[in-house]
Amino acid sequence: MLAPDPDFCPPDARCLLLIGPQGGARWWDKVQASPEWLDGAPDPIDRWSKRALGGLATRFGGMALFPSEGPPYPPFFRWAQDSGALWQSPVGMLVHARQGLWVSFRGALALPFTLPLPPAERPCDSCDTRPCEAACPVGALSATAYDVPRCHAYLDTPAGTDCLTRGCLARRACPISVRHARVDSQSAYHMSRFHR
Ligand code: B12
Ligand code: SF4
Ligand code: SF4
Repeated sequence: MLAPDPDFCPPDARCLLLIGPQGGARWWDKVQASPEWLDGAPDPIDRWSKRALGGLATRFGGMALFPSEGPPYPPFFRWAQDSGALWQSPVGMLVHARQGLWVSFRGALALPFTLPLPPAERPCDSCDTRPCEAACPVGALSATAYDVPRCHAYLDTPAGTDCLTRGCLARRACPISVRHARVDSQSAYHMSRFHR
């Protein structure tokens, strides 16, 4: 949760709540049983998100915002860092205090009230071995840049099947991520959208 961004939120907004899936199979099973998944039309997860978060926004008198609506994209990366519960990791991606590098967002709710949320601690500060840094086999990730062509080139090789079917090795290597692991089929679906 963070202060509302006046460039994106209505004037009566009091907070911006970032919303993403939990680890485990529960959310993924729910999405796969949804009408958006079963109708076979494109972008089922974005359409599910719009229905689910749009419904919550209406119920609580707020407004829903979505990460894939762009370009220009709403600055979820900056919002995440401003929330105090996420930070940029040594491999560039966002790391969440409890979800690790698996964290991602289905959307955000601009709400006309605030919510009490506990403070979070940056997990990297107490992570002595930093396994995320050595996990990518081709060194595509760093704190300053993501070498997307290098990542795609590796995914085109037979060795890349592991990332394609189970998700990015760096995201999996984080000990916080491990506690919040996703089912492989969820990671495989997202990787298939990224690496078509
Ligand atoms: C464009 C985009 C990408 C692009 C460009 C990334 C780049 N560095 O060039 C591509 C398509 C490559 C990409 C890939 C992925 N992305 Co992306 N991406 C976005 C998006 C839609 C917009 C970012 C943007 O351009 N903002 C505008 C610029 C000006 O702001 P910025 O803060 O400087 O943006 C930078 C960061 O967002 C960063 N970034 C974006 N994605 C990623 C992924 C990685 C691995 C890294 C290191 C950095 C990075 O690159 C941007 C440009 O420098 C955001 C959603 C959003 N609305 O913010 C998601 C987002 C940042 N991505 C996300 C995710 C989950 C991914 C994937 C893991 C998805 C997947 N397939 O599973 C992959 C990475 C593949 C892997 N190794 O596993 C998550 C964040 C996850 C995290 N823990 O950090 C976001 C927030 C989307 C979401 N719905 O949650 N992404
Ligand atoms: S492996 Fe350690 S340093 Fe890397 S993101 Fe996870 S907690 Fe942070
Ligand atoms: S998906 Fe695989 S190749 Fe791409 S950045 Fe992650 S570990 Fe590296």
